Amino acid sequence: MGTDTEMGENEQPISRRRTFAIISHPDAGKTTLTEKLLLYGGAIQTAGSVKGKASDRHAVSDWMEMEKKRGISITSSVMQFEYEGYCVNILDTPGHQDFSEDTYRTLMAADSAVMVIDAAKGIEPQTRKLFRVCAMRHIPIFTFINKLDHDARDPFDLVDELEREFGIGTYCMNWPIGSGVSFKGVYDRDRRRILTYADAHRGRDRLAATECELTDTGTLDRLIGPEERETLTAQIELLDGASFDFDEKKVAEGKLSPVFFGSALNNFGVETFLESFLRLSSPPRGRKTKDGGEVSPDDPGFSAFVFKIQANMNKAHRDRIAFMRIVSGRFERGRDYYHVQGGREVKLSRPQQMMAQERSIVDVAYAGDIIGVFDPGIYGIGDTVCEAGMSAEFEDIPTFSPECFALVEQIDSMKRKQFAKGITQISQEGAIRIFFEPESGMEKVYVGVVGQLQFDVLESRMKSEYGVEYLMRPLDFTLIKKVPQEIDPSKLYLYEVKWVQDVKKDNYLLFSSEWSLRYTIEHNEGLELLPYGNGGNM
Ligand SMILES: Nc1nc2c(ncn2[C@@H]2O[C@H](COP(=O)(O)OP(=O)(O)OP(=O)(O)O)[C@@H](O)[C@H]2O)c(=O)[nH]1
Ligand SMILES: [Mg+2]
Repeated sequence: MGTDTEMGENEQPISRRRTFAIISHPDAGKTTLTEKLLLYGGAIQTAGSVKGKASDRHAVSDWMEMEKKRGISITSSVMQFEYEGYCVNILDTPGHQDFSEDTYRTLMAADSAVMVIDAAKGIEPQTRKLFRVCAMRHIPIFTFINKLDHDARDPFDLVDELEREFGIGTYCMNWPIGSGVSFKGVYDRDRRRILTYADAHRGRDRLAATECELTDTGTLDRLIGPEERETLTAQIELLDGASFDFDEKKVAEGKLSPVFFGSALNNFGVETFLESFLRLSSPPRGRKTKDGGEVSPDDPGFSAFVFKIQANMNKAHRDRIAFMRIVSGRFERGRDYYHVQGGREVKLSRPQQMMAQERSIVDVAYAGDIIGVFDPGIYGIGDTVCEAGMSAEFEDIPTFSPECFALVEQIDSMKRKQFAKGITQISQEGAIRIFFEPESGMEKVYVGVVGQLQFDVLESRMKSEYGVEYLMRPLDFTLIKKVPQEIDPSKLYLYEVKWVQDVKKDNYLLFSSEWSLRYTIEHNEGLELLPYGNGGNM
């Protein structure tokens, strides 16, 4: 396999592609792992220490001002690199639940998932939720148990927890030898070799593993010491006897998760992980359409769907990018395509591939790839773009219903335009939802978010990206419902309920509690309210 340009048309550009998302509870090490993978791919030269205060280097995938300051990921990033003939698209996602809508959308663009587990903590709440989304889509799930350089829980315990809680099988590709200060390395079960931790380093050179049968006590004693050797041989014996057989089909169906132990920060076990992952994970999959059909990656016509919109990724450009996952065919720069929701032909201008906020223009791209295109404000999340005449319309991406609300008022009338632009753009990204007093302007905006932290992000982005400050008053509403079109809300009996409209002038009601919702329904005979968004809330 080689790069697309080296390859003839009849070689397989699609089957060599791997598109996956890295998911987990906050802080398990997703961004750190992403960076080490990029190092191996040669896509970056040095990894920024994610939370290193001493240096001002930051992880390439955490580019937003607030991400750098707080050392957390707020928005997902997409990066592409070549590795041993594979073309790899990585999606690093935020772990914090307040940003989970972004993570869910990004998962829709991935064909497999890498679940990172902190070895001291095991499965955490957010990992649990994200696992469910993967399980629903039946995508392969690979597990990277991270931070073995710190004291870890018993590996049997960790694996048992995965099987019990997630109802899947696991297959340990390697096995840790100790943890924390006594971490000696890992034993590679398939290739029967030992990778010693003492040789770990932070560069991108390869670690040399030592081929070693478990019966070779001399070599083992030299590598890890007699005590560890005894533990390891006993544990591997137990593992061989008790664990599932390796079965590629089950991996592809998401029923068996290959498990790897390592330390992303110390670049330990990352390379072997990458190699096995690329070999075992699936090439691009098809995607279901609204009419119940499915577009396959091998369909010759180009089709893609928008899963993310992001403004101001690069201060030098100050523009908005719509990220598309290509589902089928081949994208060619300069050709006209059809935007289904907009109902017209579009030029996908300045198509680019991303390296966090670094961009390079792409001339061709294939199913599995993610491209960013300049968005003049026409795309929505979930939209389909395809070859004219193909008439595919992909399934919606689920929207979340906002649960926290605040009233935001501009304070500087000189900056009215920037305020409106900022609030509108950020809402078009789907990071916030905006509503207004019925039949009024943009001076007062009701902002709804899924989690409180999104208010902080809004404030920080409005300031750094649009130069605007505002007054914000939290409101104690927690529920939103849509009013059916045929009902005039001014005729309803509303007690401590707020009536607002969105940009399309659709009517919504905000409630402080389930009780208030029930009260309203009881006091307005025959009133049936609709769920927020496309009802795909999870
Ligand atoms: N000791 C140790 N620390 C690690 C390891 N991997 C990551 N870390 C640290 O764990 C912290 C969190 O790492 P991140 O990579 O930002 O975690 P994340 O999963 O991307 O977090 P969110 O994006 O905020 O959900 C950082 O301080 C890392 O340096 C590891 O293998 N060992
Ligand atoms: Mg992160």
